[in-house]
Amino acid sequence: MFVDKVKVYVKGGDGGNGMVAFRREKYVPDGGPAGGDGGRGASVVFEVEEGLRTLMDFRYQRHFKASRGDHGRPKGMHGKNAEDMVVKVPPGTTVVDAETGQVVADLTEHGQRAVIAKGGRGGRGNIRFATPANPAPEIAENGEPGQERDVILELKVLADVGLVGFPSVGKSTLLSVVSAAKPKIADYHFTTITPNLGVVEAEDGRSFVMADLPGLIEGAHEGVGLGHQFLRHIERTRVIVHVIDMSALEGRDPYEDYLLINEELKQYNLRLLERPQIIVANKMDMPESQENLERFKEKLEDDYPIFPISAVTRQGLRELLLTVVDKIEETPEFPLYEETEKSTRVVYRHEKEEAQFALTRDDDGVFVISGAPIERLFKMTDFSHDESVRRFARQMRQMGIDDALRERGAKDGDLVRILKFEFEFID
Ligand SMILES: Nc1nc2c(ncn2[C@@H]2O[C@H](COP(=O)(O)OP(=O)(O)OP(=O)(O)O)[C@@H](O)[C@H]2O)c(=O)[nH]1
Ligand SMILES: [Mg+2]
Repeated sequence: MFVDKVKVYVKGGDGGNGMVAFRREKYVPDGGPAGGDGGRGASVVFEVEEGLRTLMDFRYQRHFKASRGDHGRPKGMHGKNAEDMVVKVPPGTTVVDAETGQVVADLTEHGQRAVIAKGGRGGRGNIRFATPANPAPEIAENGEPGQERDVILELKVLADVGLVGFPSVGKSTLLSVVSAAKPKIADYHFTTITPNLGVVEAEDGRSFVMADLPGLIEGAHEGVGLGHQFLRHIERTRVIVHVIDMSALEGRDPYEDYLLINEELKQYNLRLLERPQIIVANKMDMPESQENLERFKEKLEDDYPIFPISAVTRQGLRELLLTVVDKIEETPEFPLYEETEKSTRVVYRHEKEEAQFALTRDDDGVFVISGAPIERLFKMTDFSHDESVRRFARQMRQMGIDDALRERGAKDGDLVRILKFEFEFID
């Protein structure tokens, strides 16, 4: 089993800020509060798209920031909610919080969705703070910050394509030039002893998983060479890429090789030959190859496409890969045996109870208040209005911050820091 894995950063949009505004009506001396609420920030939502088979797309885009809600407006008008950002993932993607290691979502079915970073709610406008005692408050909230975190996407992949052929025909070399896989390559037989998998991207961005299998020889289906156990791997692939050494340097006849390998596949499992096959004529950079290819084509009776390439000089790869992806897409999966168990997985969600704040003291003597809840409250405070600031002071007192400061020995005038901001402690 091969695991495609990538780490991405997600951030939900911040909520829009609430507004401080007042009604202005002719002949009404003191208009009431009229500042509207901010709109909701967009969430980052992952959605399963069954056409995707790898996490390749995430190698290019690793940051997903959803947009913020609009700010509240006068006349009690709400800011607009932002539209969620939908990111497509392949079926089977597991999303894990990078910091806590917790599974955030297990995305399996087409169309299934999960919120990965929640957008912030809109800040309340001053209408919402009016009370009989304070009918015209100059208080508004800023929008709630959107959730942000690093998540790890994991996808267990099976090969879509298997490379088969005699030893030393260049299977591993081919995989190494079309993917990031680093299989061992050498000019002796059976260099590859276990399958290597790599994620391959065609020129148009579609991607798939390719398996490089150990070389097959006559009698492979009976367990000669390394055959048997690896033929098993081909059973799962949708498309077979049959690699042939056209240089015939080893004194073998390319067409005989071709027939022999297909016979081995058939002996092992008849149904393997029902699978689409693509013939790769490799080592076209060698002197005899062109002539051998012509002869091969004359003899070939099967209706399989042939792609002359050189894995070493990387010629002919583009067309080959595009055809391979097309074939994968038009070929259904081959269920050779009934799938008995569908693994069910329980997702345990566990949001740990967070302390409201932490109080520490910096080297420079400044008291530092940290922790998500207090920082969130801080960000949601509109410091441009004195009344909002006083409300924040009140909230800090209610959270027990003033007491904690006093306990730590804070005196009138000492500096206190939250995030990057400093203010004086007033007792
Ligand atoms: N000239 C030339 N040599 C190649 C080409 N592709 C592979 N080779 C060489 O052929 C030899 C075998 O390559 P591998 O990629 O290890 O072959 P393999 O099919 O994986 O072999 P096994 O793992 O033993 O089954 C190496 O020396 C490669 O450098 C090619 O396009 N042109
Ligand atoms: Mg190899």
